[in-house]
Amino acid sequence: AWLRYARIQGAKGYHNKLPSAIVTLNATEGYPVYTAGQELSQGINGIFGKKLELDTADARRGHGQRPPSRDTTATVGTVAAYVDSNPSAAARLPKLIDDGFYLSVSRGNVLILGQNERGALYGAFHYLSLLAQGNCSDFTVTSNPQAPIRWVNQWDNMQDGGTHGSVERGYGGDSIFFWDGKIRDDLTRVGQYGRLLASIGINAVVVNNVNADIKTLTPENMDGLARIANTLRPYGVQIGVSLNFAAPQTLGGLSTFDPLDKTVVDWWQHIADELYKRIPDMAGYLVKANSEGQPGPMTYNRTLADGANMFAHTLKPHGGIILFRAFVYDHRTLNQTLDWKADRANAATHYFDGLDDKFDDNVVVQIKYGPIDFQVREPVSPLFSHLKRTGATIELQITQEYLGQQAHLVYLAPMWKEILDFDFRVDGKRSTTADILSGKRFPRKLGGYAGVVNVGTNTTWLGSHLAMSNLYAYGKLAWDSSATSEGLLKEWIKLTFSDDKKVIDVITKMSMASWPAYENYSGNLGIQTLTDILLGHYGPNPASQDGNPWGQWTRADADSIGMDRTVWNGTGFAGQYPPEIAAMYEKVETTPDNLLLWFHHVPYTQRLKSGKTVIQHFYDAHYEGSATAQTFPQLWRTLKGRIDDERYEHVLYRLVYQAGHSLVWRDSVNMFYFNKSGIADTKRRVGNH
Ligand code: GCW
Repeated sequence: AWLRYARIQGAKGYHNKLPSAIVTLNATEGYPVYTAGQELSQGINGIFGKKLELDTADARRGHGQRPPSRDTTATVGTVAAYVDSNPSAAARLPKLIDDGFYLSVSRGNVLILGQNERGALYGAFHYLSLLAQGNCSDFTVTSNPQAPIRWVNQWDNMQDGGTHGSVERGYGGDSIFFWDGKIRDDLTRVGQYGRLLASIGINAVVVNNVNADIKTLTPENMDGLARIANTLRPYGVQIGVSLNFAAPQTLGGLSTFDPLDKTVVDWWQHIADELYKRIPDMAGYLVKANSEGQPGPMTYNRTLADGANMFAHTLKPHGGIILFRAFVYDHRTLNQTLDWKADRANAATHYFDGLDDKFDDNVVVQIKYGPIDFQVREPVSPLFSHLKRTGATIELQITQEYLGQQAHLVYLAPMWKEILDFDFRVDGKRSTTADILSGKRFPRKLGGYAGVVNVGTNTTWLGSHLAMSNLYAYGKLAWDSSATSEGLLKEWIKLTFSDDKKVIDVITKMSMASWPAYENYSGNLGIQTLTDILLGHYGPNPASQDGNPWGQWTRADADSIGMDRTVWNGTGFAGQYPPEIAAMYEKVETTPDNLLLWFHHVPYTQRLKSGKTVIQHFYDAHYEGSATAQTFPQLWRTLKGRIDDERYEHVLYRLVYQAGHSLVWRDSVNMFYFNKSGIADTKRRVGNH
């Protein structure tokens, strides 16, 4: 991935700008400061071919007391360890928060200090990232994360029918954590994943699927989870565990899993105690309840808050937190396409409304970015604007479930940026999603980011080299959402491939064009991705978008299309936003074209702001999007010889496939709506002429 530490051009010329030795302060093997020392040594050797002496001196010798043979030093440790040996430095150091770091480079003398050990490691990775991009200049930087929760979720199954540890919606091979219902013996790959995650500021990983297997909690598997935690601890990555709400009954043999029943509470307390006995620094839990057939508190007529608080209570003595998912809906009650008011999009806000002051302070509500499900374009979930007292995390998807499953290049940072920059105008004041998550808009201690990543055993991690830009950008945006998507992309290209200008230009061009292209050749104007909703969420199938039990509908008929989500005549969803935004989405005239069919049911002949009709926009967009995808293989071919053959061929294969598949998308979607509406394409490309 991006941690190759590949030798840069003219490496020798940089040697006098680099430190000659590394000093770690209070380093203990198995913890991040120790790792930082190893990483600096490995990185500088890789990038420049300079072998540094690594001194794991304790803090008392400290910075500035170098043996005479060394002229310059890279010192890395926590602020506390540094100040311990240099009390006078305390006043000079900037204010850091948890996980934050201070980094100063001055003529080869480097000081890397973290507020905690993890922060020190982040500082080391930051320094190495600059070096790997050929930047050895003097500078000082103080960096604090915008939010404390920067997690990834893996949807890994412990067992999948037979012996596998598969990954739900994973396209990069089997689970790196599980095999045959147990934790793998060899966790080498887990350590490497931890290293990748730490290098982009991620501080926890939930290792098992939210559709949780009760076997996760057997004593043997809890021992295994502890081995995973031990493997990730050197990188400052904590683990979290997904729970199955019914486990007290199905695993524990109790007669109930009612969250207010004392035997149930005691059972969960015992589980928490057993987990923390083995993993004292466990991050906490992730829970999917009362959704898609999963059990939950509503089974017993209890509220979602009753359910979340039960776990919160058992975690409290151990300092853990619970991420409780807002993805709550009952697909069994949604088989009602004919009911004009039925709308799955309403579910999350509907279920959580009125609970804002009911959650314990270690509960965080985890909300998917859109009200439906990781579509190519959705309005931002209104629930973010309803939780003023309860912390929230946004759930983003790095794995491209609806977005081409890594067989299509779709760089997602531009989409995430739009979501994070969206202004809800709560109480008439600027209230961006990012400011809500960070606790800047409403004062809250906890909040942040959760990304569904789903790496697997494939050597590319995600199944495609180019898809890794999404993981890189996710971590960086979780740390600082003001970073630009193009800037992050360029950084990633330099670290992953090369600083050859041509390579940077080509990959940037393709990647930045990729989300708009995918939106154009899949589902545009806010109609959803138009993928096959029943079979794996891959490839075009507009016909599957109505009459399905999943509540992902388009209500397309011979004359008109779109979900009427207005208050005056539709499902009322628009009314879940604060007044200014609700008013904007309520009317066709003020709804942006790219969400028109999300909020309104209109004739195919409806004029857009662009002047085109809806149906002509469909035809044109599908031609434009697939035409863009046709350029990708051509562009990539110009890089032959500038990228190693293995990665060149791997990527080319996928881009050629994408170019072809985009035509399949174009023609299926266009023909489908042509057949439905009978309206000719003014450019005479669609249908028989
Ligand atoms: O997007 C849907 C997926 C399911 C997933 C579910 C969820 C883990 O298709 O595979 O289940 O959402 O997020 O819970």
